[in-house]
Amino acid sequence: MEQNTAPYREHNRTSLTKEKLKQGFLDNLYFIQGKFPTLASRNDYYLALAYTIRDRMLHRWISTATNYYESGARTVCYLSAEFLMGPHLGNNLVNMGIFGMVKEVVEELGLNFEELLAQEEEPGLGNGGLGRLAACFIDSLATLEIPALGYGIRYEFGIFEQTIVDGWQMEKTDKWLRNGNPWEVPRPEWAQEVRLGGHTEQYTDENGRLRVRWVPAKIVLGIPYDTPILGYRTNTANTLRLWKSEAPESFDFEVFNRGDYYGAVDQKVTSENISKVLYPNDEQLSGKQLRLEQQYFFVSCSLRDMLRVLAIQNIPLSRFHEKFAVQLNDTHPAIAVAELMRLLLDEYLVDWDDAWEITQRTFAYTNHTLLPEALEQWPLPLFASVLPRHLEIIFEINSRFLDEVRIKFLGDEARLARLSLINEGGERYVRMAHLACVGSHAINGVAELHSELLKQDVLKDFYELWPEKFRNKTNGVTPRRWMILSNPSLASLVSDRIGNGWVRDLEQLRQLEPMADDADFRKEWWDVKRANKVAFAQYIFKRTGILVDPESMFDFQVKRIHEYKRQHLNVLHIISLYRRLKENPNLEVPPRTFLFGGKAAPGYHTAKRMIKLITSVGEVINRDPDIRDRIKVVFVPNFNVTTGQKIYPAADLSEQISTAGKEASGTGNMKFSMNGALTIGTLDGANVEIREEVGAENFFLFGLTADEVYALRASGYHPYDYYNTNPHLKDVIDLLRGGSFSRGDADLFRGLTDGLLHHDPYLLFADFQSYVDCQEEVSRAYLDRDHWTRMSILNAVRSGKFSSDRSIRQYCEDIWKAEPVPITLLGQNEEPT
Ligand code: 7GP
Repeated sequence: MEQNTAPYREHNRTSLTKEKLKQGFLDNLYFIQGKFPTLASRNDYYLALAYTIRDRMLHRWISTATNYYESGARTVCYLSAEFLMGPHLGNNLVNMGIFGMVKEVVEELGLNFEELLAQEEEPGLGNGGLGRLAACFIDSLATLEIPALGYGIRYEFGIFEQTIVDGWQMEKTDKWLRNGNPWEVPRPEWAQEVRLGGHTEQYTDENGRLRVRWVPAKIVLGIPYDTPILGYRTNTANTLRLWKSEAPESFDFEVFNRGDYYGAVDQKVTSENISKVLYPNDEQLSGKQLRLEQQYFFVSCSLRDMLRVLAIQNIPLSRFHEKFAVQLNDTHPAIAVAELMRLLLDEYLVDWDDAWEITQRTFAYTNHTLLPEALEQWPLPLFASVLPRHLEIIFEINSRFLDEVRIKFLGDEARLARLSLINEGGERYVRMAHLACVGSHAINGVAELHSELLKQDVLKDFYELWPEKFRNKTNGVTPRRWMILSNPSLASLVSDRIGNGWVRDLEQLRQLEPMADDADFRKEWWDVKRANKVAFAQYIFKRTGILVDPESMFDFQVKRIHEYKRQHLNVLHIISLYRRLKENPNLEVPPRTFLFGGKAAPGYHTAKRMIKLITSVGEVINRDPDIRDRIKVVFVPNFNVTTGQKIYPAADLSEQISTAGKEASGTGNMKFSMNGALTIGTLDGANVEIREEVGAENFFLFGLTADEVYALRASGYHPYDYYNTNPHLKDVIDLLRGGSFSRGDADLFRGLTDGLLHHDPYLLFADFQSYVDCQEEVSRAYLDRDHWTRMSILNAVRSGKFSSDRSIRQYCEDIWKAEPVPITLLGQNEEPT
C-alpha cells in the first residue's frame, strides 16, 4: 500500500538531512550487520534502518535522563505485567517528525519502505486491552513531557501467533526476538536480585529488637532491558524498563550446586523460566505458581530499582512517595504493596507505621474488570511456598485493617469476612484486589459506568469504607499510532483543513464539524475510507483467499474472543439475515462484509468453538450462490497491533455488543470511532461516553441497560422462553442444532446452543431481537451514503475526549500530582525538533 506522507511534513526545523541519514544507514549496514548491499537480506536492511533511527533517538534519551536526574522531578512509575507495544519503527518516525524524509531516503536507495516497516516483528507482550492501554499511556506520558517509566517483564515469548486450520484456532509460539531487537539496551549494571521460596526466621538485632529474616530457597537475577519511548515532537524520551530473569552466576550458585553440574544447569533453566512466556489468559484466573513468581519478580526488581534511584539522588527514604507515584495496572503488580512494606521493614528497618504511610501514599490501583472470575486470588499454601515473608506481612496488614473496620462497623462480622484480605470460605486464598485497595490512596475504574459499578458491586464494601479513594479515569488511545501512523490519508485530509495541532490536542478536531455539511469534504472523506477498504480487501485476499467487495459495508468485530463480548450474538444475526436473504432474494439491504478477528485463550474451549462457529457459518454463506456475494463472513487471523492498524481505518461499522455491565471500557471502540466508523453497541463501558460525545443520532444503540440486566437476572431469566416465543430466534438456533453450518454434524455446536437455551449467562437471547432490529436500521442508514458519511465525520471529529493524552492529564492532576519537565537537549546538538 502506498503511504501518503503529507501529515509527516513539517519537520524542516531539524538539521537532520537525507544525506546524514543515508550515510548512517549504510554505515550501520556495514558496521553492525557486517553486510554489503549485495548480500544484505531484508532483515539486515530493516535492522540497519532501525539502528539508524535509534542513533537519532539517543541524544534525546540521554538528555532526558540527565534532565530528570538534575531536577530530581517527581516520577510516575507505571507497573504493568503487559505492554502491548506494537512495532516501534513507524511510530518513532512519526513522533520524530521524519517519516516522510526517511521514506524518501529508503526509496532513493532502491528499497521498498513498506517492506522494511513490515519486517519488524511486533513485541506482543500483552493479551489485549489492558496491555495496549499501558502502551498508549506511555506514549502520552512522553508526549506530555511527564517524567515516567514503564516497568514490566521482557517475555521471551509474547502472545501466541494465531493461525486458522480447518476453521479452528491453532497457536504458534511468538519468537519475536529471533531476528534481534534493535530498540532495547540491556543494562546489566543495574541488575537486581530477587528471592523466592524458603522460610523466615526471627532474630534479635543489636538494639535488642525482634526482627524477621527471610531465608530464600533460591535467588534469581533481573536484568533490565531499556527501550526509549519518544514523545510526539518533544525532546522527551522516557524509558520502558522490562526485566529478564537469569540465574545468578555468582559464588552462591556454586555453593548450592557444588559437584552437581546438571543440577546447576537445571537451576539456570528454571531461573530463566520466570520471564520465558506471557500467560495468554485474558480476564481469567490461572492460579499457576510461575505466574505468581513472574508478578513478584518484576515488582521486586522495579521497587529495588526505584530505591537505587532514590539513593543516587540522595533523597531520604522517608520521601519515597514524594519522588515516586506508582500505578498498579490491575492486580498483577499488587504484590508491590507487601514488597515495599517488606523492603522498608526488613531491609531498611523502618517502623511499621512510617512504612505503611509511605506505602499507601505511593500506590494507586486501576481496576480493569467486573468479571468476578477475573479477580486474582492465590491459594494460601501456594502463596506461602513462594513468598513466605509476604504472607506474614499480609496477615499483619489484614489484622490492623480489620481492627479499623471493626471500629467503624461495630458487630458487622459479615462485612469483616467480605473485606478481609484472606478469603476464608473453604480453601483459603489471598485476595489481590483487596491488597491493592488497602495499600493504595486512589482506586479507579476505566470508564464512568465501570467506576460506578465498582462502587455498587465488586468493591462496594471498600467504597463504603473509603469513598474518598474512588474515582474514574476513562480510558483513551494515542492518536499518534491510531490515526497518524495507521490512517495517514485521513490524517492529511484533516491536517489540510485545520493544521496539525489536533495531534497533541484532539479536541481541535471539532473545528471540522461544519465540514460534515460540505459535499466536497464528504466526498474526500468517503474516498479516503474507500481507498483504505480497497487496501484491506487486498490484504484479506492475501491472508485468507476470500474476495470481498470494497463497495460493501465493512462491519468489524475485533477483540479477544469471549462469551461476555458476544461474538456469537453477531453470528446469530448473520444467520438470521442469511435466512431472510434466501427467502427473499429481492430484500433491499446493502451488501455487507462481516469481519471478525481475535484470539481465544488456548484453554478456553468455548471461545475456541466460537471461532469455529464464525468460520463455519462463513464457509456456508460465502459459497452459497443464492446470496450472490451480498454478504460475506471473514475471520481475519492473528489480530494484533499490526493488523489493527490496517483494520480501524477500513471500518464502516464497529461492533461493541457486550452484555451491559460486563465490558469495563473497551478501547477498540475508540479507535474505530476516531477513524470514522459508526458504532452499533450496548450501553456498556466507554460506549456510553462515546455516544454522549458523538450524539445519540450518530450511534446505533440496542439492548438492555446494566440495570435492566441486573433486574432481569434477579427476577429469574429463562432463555428458553425467548426461543419459544421468537420464531426468528428459534429458526436460527434450530439451523445450528440441525447441523446446517457443520456439514450435518449436529454435535459440533450442541454445547454452544444448549448453553444458550438453558443458561445464557450473557443474555444473548434477551438482546437478540433488539440487536436484529438495530442492524436493520444500520442497513437502511448505509443506503443513504451522504447521511452515513456525515455521521462518520461527526464520529471522528467528536472523539477528542478519547485521546490517551486526556486520560493521562487527569491521572497526573488527580492521582499522581505529576508535572511536565520539558527537556533541554545537552550541549551542541544537531537535530532537536
Ligand atoms: C480490559 C477490559 O476488558 C477492557 O474493557 C478495558 O478497556 C481494558 O482492560 C483497558 O482498561 N481488561 C483486560 O484486558 C484484562 O486482562 C483482566 O483484564 C484483569
